Amino acid sequence: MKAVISLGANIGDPKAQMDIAVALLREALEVTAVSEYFSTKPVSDIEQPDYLNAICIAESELPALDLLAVLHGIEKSLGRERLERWGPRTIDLDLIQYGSLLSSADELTLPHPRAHERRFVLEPWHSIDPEAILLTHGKISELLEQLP
Ligand code: A4P
Ligand code: MG
Repeated sequence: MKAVISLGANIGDPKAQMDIAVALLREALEVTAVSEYFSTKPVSDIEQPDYLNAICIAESELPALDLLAVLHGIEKSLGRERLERWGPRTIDLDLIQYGSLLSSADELTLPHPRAHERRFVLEPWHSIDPEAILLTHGKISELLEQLP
């Protein structure tokens, strides 16, 4: 199944951390595309540095929760600490969409519930898969056009 994974980092050495995260993703999954790293303004009420964001597309047959565990493992090996929601982070890996799975569980919501309104997700995704469709909201090219 096709997994769409978002990467974000804004403290430490974001580029180095993104590089390591991509390398670890390549070890765990069959990565088929990685976007450029986009510099983005934080979407948060908390004052924090700008982010680097990217999207990785991979093939995997792992059960969804096992794939999420892989992402959490990579976050952990890069020293991610969960201090506050939407706070700064050394690396954040979110599963944006996985095949055609739909889930509303708190532990893993699929597709990611805020992907449709986030330029920092849609823009890198669009750059490597312009025809992509977000299952819950439609063509990402149209979603991007509608964003302010
Ligand atoms: N979880 C549920 N669904 C998912 C999913 N599809 N993918 C659960 C990943 N995790 C999912 O995540 C909190 C819990 O969400 C996890 O335990 C997991 O089981 P987290 O990564 O610990 O916390 P977080 O990232 O602070 O929260 P969240 O809700 O993922 O935040 P967002 O919505 O991802 O926002 N601005 C810019 N420019 N760039 C960014 O990358 N990121 C955020 C984080 C805010 N502002 C940003 C950026
Ligand atoms: Mg997250």
